[in-house]
Amino acid sequence: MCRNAARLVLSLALLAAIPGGADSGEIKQVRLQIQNRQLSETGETVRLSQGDRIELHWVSDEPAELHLHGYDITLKVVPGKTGVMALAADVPGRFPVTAHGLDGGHGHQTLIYLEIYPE
Ligand SMILES: [Cu+2]
Repeated sequence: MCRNAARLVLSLALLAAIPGGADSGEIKQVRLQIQNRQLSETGETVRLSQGDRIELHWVSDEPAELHLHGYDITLKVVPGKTGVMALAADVPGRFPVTAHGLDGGHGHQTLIYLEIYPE
């Protein structure tokens, strides 16, 4: 009984790890780099479909707090470390990710937009 349960859990874990179609649980990863207080590729818009799961992997050459508006997720980044912002894109819309404090003060600067399209 316990053995079967363990096998089922393992099978589910393997299924979740296999990338594929929209329903497979695949996580999209986007790498973003902040340099000299701006995104190294400017004007970036990340387009997603409702229900997608995504991870934004951030590196920055100075400390900042990143803020995904709407979803209200914040992430502190420090130089030399990759910071990960993970979300399930369940709510459609256009949401900015801003950087707080990149100017060493109270700046509030838009880095990218997430555009989440309804299914
Ligand atoms: Cu903000």
